[in-house]
Amino acid sequence: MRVGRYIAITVGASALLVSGVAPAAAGTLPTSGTAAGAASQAGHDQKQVPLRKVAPKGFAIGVAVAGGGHHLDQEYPDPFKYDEEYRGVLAKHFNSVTPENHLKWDFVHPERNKYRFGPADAIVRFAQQNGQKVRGHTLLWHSQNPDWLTKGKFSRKELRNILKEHITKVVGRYRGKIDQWDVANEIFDDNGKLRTKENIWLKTFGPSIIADAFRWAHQADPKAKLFFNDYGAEGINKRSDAYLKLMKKLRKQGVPVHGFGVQGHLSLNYPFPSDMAKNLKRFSDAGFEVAVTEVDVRIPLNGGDASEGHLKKQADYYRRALEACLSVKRCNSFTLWGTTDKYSWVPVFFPDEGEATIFNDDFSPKPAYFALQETLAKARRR
Ligand code: 9MR
Repeated sequence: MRVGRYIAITVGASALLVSGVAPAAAGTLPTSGTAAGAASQAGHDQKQVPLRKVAPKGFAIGVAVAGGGHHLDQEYPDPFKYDEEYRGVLAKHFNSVTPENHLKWDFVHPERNKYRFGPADAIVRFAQQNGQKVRGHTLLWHSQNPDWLTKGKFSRKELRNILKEHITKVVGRYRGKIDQWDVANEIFDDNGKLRTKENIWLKTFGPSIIADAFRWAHQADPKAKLFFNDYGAEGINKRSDAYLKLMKKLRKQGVPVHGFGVQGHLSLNYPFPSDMAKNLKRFSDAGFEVAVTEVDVRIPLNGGDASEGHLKKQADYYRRALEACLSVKRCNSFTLWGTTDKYSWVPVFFPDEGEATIFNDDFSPKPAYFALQETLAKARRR
């Protein structure tokens, strides 16, 4: 288990984090001894303040709520249900949450006539209690679909009704409670081609089903902002080009399409997408909302631990991604895909990479945390 190498000076409500630093952390602290020394040695002599408190007014600083998906195969119990400290960190630092898996088809709709809303309901309740917005993820995707759907023998008409019913029921249940929906997720490949092979909906119906999905979602909650969302679309490339083109076309046809989410799964193995701000701006200039929806920054570990250099570079990637969003008029939310490394999806899917989030296993903040804090605070003062 990784524990903090950095202790921050904490104030007021942030005492929670101090108590989260396990005694073992002392052995890994910089040698100057005092907390203040450690913080300044790490280049962070400012106080640690909850991210949501330093964020510009109206800006959503969000996080995925762990549960479902890869978490089901891990040794730890459901973090959202059983880890009080984790829940405290969610409430303290973030003013927006996204259920990581609880609204995906295989989780929320496990059988043809059975929905499992309990866990998503609990997250929405938690969000309301803590003054947080909720992003809904996701309604039309090629992945995490239940077998009854993908292996079932349905006519086209039945399949279309299944999608309509699902969207109507799920979006309708959270009408007025979920602000933004990732209606369509990852529908284009690297070459900007529609995923007509893997995506059951695109395979069966072709692109027209996309407009249907947005219309049904809009009928179910006319106030919710409806998004496309994808990875590898941070910069200007064939994939992001394809989205911009499709979104303009749909809007012309009167389809309720409001925004574009770039996921932001970054890795130090690749250069930072330096045209991210430019890319977000072209969507914003076209009148669409923009969101950065799933940020994490993977570190190549190859079985070892991240070095100081890695952590610094990681902080820089987080900072630049947030700066890109903050520089764009209609980019109003920035969501992290995980709070702490111990619950992150990254090591499960990329065995040679990890430590991708902003908190160590003991919830002590990494340099990336301070990069976000500083960047938010600077934008608030502007
Ligand atoms: O973080 C999610 C993990 O728990 C699931 O096991 C995984 C299954 O595909 O999905 C992860 O979340 C993905 C998100 O829904 C869409 N963009 C990529 C994310 C990371 O794979």
